[in-house]
Amino acid sequence: MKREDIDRIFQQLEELKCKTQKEVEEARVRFLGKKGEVTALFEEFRTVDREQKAEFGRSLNELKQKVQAKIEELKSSAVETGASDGPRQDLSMPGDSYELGSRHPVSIVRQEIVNIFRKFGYDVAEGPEIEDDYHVFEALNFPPNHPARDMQDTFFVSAGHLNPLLLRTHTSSVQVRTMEKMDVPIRVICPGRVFRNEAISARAHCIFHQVEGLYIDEGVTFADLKQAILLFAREMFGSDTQIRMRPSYFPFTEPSAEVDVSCNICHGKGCNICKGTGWLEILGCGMVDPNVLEASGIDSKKYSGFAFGMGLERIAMLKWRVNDLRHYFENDLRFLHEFESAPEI
Ligand code: 2U9
Repeated sequence: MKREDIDRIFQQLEELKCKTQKEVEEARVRFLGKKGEVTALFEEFRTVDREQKAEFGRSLNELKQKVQAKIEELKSSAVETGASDGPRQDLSMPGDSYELGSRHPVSIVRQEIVNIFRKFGYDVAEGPEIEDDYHVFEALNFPPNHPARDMQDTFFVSAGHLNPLLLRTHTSSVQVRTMEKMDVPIRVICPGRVFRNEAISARAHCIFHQVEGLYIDEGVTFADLKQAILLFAREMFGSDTQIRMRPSYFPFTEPSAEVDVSCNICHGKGCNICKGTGWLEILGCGMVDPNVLEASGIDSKKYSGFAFGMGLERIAMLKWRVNDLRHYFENDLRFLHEFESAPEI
């Protein structure tokens, strides 16, 4: 190694000029790249005599620092010209305009339902989407071997212990938490997102939205439930709406029913929306099972209550004749804008 080799690079650095970022990069490679001149000197340094090592070592380190500093300095002053040094950007061009979104049909329906129940004196409660087995299943009287507790039907976040974490399959867990915290009488509705392990299709999705309601007091009867649902249906679907109840089964209510409203498209005559029946299924409901009251510390001898639940995507589908659930999740502004001034059916 010769002193002149180091000095020559010091000299070249003094004279180095770069106009573009491309030239700066070329200079960096020339000095510091794998086959660069400074890199080569470091290679050569290995063969330097022991007596000279300290002196050459100091000079080489000083040289490397100087090259790095010079490259940084050139980088900040050189212009960016793009890979091909092609035409410059025209900064006077107008910017891209972003189309505004609008309220989602599911949000519109949720707000309408919440407003109606607020008017009836219900409070609104929300709760966690990641829940535990106890609040989603155990406290709601689901037997240990119920299919909903299976991996096939529910998304588990953690498994393998007594109270695993999971994505809630209904918002009923929020009502359980309300019962644990609040004193009777309880009048609450719980809107929220729920998750079920379903294949996605026009009629099913693994994420959807519900509003569920719960009313607990002394002497609440099935007649109160029927009247509450009738008043809700008339507020939501029009004052001439009729309801009918069909017996059903849920682990958390007894007796349970499914509720249909008269089809407000054909007014009961039968059309393709109601599949010729004159009725549209909109919700499920029932009297809260005494086991559910007791699990949350409510005396089932003294108190009774009713509960109901509905899927918002389904209600919005019926209201606006949306024919495919997947539209709700695609963020297509053309779909969203249909609801800005859509006449309600
Ligand atoms: C507590 C006790 C009882 C909530 C209820 C339904 C009936 C029901 C479905 C409608 C369509 C779910 O979105 S859907 O798939 N829900 O039919 N839900 S009664 O019952 C409760 C809730 C909480 C403590």
